[in-house]
Amino acid sequence: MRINADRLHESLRQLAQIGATPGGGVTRLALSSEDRTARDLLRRWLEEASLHLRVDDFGNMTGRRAGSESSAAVVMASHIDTVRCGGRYDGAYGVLGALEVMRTLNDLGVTTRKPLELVNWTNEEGVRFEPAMLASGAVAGRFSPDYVADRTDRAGLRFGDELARIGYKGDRAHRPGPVAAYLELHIEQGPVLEDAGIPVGVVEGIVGITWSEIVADGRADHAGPSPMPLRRDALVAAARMIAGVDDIARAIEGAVGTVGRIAAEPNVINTIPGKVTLSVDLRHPDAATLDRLMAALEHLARDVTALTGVTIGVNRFWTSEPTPFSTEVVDAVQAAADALGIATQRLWSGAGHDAKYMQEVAPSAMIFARSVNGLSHCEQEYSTPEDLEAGANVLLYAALRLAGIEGERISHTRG
Ligand code: HGY
Ligand code: MN
Ligand code: MN
Repeated sequence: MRINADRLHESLRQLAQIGATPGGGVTRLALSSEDRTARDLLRRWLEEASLHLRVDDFGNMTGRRAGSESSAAVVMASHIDTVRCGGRYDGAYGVLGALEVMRTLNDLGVTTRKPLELVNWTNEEGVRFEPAMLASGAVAGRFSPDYVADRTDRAGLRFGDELARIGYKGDRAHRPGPVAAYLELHIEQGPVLEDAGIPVGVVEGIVGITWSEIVADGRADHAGPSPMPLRRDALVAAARMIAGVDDIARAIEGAVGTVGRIAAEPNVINTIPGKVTLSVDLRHPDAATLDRLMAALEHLARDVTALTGVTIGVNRFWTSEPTPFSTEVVDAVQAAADALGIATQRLWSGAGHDAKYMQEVAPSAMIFARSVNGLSHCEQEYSTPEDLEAGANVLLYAALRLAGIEGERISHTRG
């Protein structure tokens, strides 16, 4: 029993055309018109695979394949929203890998004991509507429906209004689950598997992530007559913060720190910037160390304020705690790969995933396919067809181990 690799690659190719960028990547921001078009395509594919589709109040799309038992489901999920100028595989691979598992079981006429559900999570990236993993976090009870609905993008548009605009505002009663176990197939997005020469990763957990918004509040003034000693240049202060974030992260083993988003006002050539807003993304596998990184950031803000006279405000608005996955599901992934004779390596994810919030409500784990050059969140994101196929076969076997096959004594899938 194996997935149909050509069909998986063709589905990935078709989905990547929606929001395609000139450089070979994809921009398909959550709740954008591109996201709607992709959702419509996915809806058609789910219906063609005879999966019962439901859409919940956050726009999460669930396709259900009945089992011989009417019990909690084995859920396979990821996301089809992307970052700006992102890759063709981040998220899409997990959703279409799950679809390929369903299609393969249909081809073979296999009925599982537990039902299977495929989920497309809304707004995993947290790029248009911060924070990330917003809709899976809401289903897990970490964000209220009002908090989610009121999140706004940089243009001030509300999540709730945009969800209605694209026609994917569903019903609370149609949320995924109940969940017996959760599996997420994803590209690694880092260099670990490639450095090890290993095609598939058995993911044991996700590092801690915390996002903050920094506001540098200075004084706009004319770029000409204003003497340097009298200036309160918000962009110069922000530059000190940006360099400081890099220093803070480099000083702690295993930490990463990124300033990815910045906006200067009024952002014109002959005015000293009065206000600058920037984002800070800090990550570490250990929660206490993540807090140490935050303490260092707040200390830096005080120093820069004292040095420049520009007030630096730090708002830590989201924290995703370090999340170990459940041994039971990690072992099912490992056993699946072993049954297939696929070489694996254990690792933790440096990227956030919806699996983080699903681990809070059900035993969960992830499967990684190797990333070429470790690149992701860029148009150069790439994984070989062979590695993508290997990961999807591990997903198939792990799902069957967790869901069981009707009529089989125990869910041992033969190689
Ligand atoms: O930010 C992340 O790690 C994920 O790509 N949303
Ligand atoms: Mn992703
Ligand atoms: Mn991503």
